[in-house]
Amino acid sequence: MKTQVVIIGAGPSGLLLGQLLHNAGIQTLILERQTPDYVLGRIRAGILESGTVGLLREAGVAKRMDAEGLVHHGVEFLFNGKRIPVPLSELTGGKSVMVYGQTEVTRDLMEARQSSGAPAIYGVSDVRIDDIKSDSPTVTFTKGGETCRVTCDFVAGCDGFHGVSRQTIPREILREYESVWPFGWLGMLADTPPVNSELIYAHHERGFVLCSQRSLTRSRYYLQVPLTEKVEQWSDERFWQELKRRLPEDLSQKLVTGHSLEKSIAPLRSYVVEPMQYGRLFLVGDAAHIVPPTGAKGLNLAASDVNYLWRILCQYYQHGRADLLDRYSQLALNRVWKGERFSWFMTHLLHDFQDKSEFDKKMQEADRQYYLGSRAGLTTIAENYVGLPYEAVESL
Ligand code: FAS
Ligand code: PHB
Repeated sequence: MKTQVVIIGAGPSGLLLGQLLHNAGIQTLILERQTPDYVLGRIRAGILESGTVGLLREAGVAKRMDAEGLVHHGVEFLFNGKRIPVPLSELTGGKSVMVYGQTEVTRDLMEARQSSGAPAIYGVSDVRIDDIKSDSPTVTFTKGGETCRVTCDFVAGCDGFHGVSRQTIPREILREYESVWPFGWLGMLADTPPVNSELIYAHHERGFVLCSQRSLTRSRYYLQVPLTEKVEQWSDERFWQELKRRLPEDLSQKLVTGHSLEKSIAPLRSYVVEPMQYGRLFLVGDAAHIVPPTGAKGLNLAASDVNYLWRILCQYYQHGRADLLDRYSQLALNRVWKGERFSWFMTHLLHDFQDKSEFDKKMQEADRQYYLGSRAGLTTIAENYVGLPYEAVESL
């Protein structure tokens, strides 16, 4: 079997890259180890940056998002009982974010892939990538007991943090940067109307709270919990009680509770690997970087990488720009590190750190007072939250 680009992983990165390349007439094959239902069953991101929204529209998969997604022009912060509005659009010259779950983005991309007729093989195993330093790498995999071998021009490792792609690069080539956070997020999805029209990011002495949503009838809440907590210890009742304790009276009284559709605890990690390419293998999305979800950047940084790789491969195939191939890693990392910084900043600003010294707690409080009490501070939060601009590739 031969193709131009083998994409490993059918999460948002792999599917979006596949759609954009297919639309550009570039041959692709997507390999996914799970089933479509399993991929769709993972409840993850909910906020799309303006750049991601633009990319989905460019890929021709935004019809349902534009019909059902919620455009948000602002977000709220809450600390010391004070609610601080951040008027995103006013502070960023009209930019906004879209509330539309990653599950729905993935569903739209899966349907588009299916209608395009371009191949996506689910339920593969033993994926191996060889000859990535040559100009015709090979990918072998097992499907239905048969071993298959594909030669290609490029491999896009869109296979997430635990995938095979990053492991294929010799360890001595890689530089890893990591910070593990001393707490997790207990998340709940419920078919209850959101407690507030906009998202609320709240610091509370009992721990961070995020009030998010998927639609006008479906809410998503997160509570900071110690890493020792197990989701089995958290009944719906206990979750709602704790959420009410961390919200001010006016919000806790408005809160509509109900049965959880999903409940899980996610550990928080900041991670980046450099470089994000080696020979003809490119790392994309969670295969190369992880952020704590406080800045709503995980899915959006994956889309950012896809933006750069798609444009670079189009320039290569359509205009012979082989020189751009080596620019991918730095272009992607320039924006990844800014996303890592914002996610680190938001996590530091809003979470409760047991082991912080009293001085450091004062510094954290001063940060909240400054960033949430000045137009300059609110503006820096707003421009990072809606998404920093992509660097232009074509003009390089
Ligand atoms: P993904 O991990 O989504 O997809 C990788 C795909 O590759 C998977 O389908 C996997 O099955 C497949 N794969 C792996 N190894 C393979 C192999 N050897 N062969 C074939 N296929 C293979 N981001 C936010 O912005 N906001 C959030 O609130 C948020 N919450 C999150 C909660 C959790 C629990 C997790 C884990 C992540 C969360 N994220 C959040 C980040 C998340 O949304 C990722 O950024 C996003 O899924 C990245 O997409 P991909 O890079 O496609 O990786
Ligand atoms: C979500 O709705 O899942 C969500 C929203 C914003 C975040 C993190 C998660 O920062």
